[in-house]
Amino acid sequence: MKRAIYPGSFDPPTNGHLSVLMRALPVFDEIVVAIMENPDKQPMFTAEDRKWLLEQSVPAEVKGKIRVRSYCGLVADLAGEEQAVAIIRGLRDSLDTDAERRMAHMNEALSGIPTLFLYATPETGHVASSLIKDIVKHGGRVDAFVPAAVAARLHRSQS
Ligand code: COD
Repeated sequence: MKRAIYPGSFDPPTNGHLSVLMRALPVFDEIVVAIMENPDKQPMFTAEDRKWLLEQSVPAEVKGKIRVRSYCGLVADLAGEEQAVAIIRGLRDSLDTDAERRMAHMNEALSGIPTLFLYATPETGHVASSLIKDIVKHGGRVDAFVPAAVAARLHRSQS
């Protein structure tokens, strides 16, 4: 079984996250989307909510190849626990590249498991969870940038 993990905050999940997940899917038998819990950060959504939102956002025809879970700890430990052959990450710009390169090298040094990078598509390269939260906070609409279930949840929180 060729399994990969796709770790992130997913607070909230966006079309950018989904684009990376869907394009990586043909390469693996299973992808575990891992909602990483950081006790030092105050997320907008609980890990349980983020899991639900991700599960609602994945197209029905590929649900069998995707498992969503939460994890508190190191990505390298999770990758080992899941017996993953790769860690998937997305790249938008040079800011991502510099930080991701360091993280990928450290994760590989810790676990022996390499990171596979996919560039953002032109359609989603500008989408970031932090920008989505900002837009929502100021009363804007985000339907174009997040899956329908996420947009519904965010717009409900505005009323
Ligand atoms: N297009 C393409 N890719 C995207 C887009 C987009 N529009 N938006 C986000 N992505 C990619 C990100 O680049 C990332 O690869 C992934 O999707 C998830 O993004 P986020 O923002 O939800 O998640 P991050 O980057 O905040 O996740 C960081 C972790 C939680 C993975 C990190 O903090 C972590 O690993 N924590 C655990 C401790 C650990 O193991 N540290 C590493 C030691 S080296």
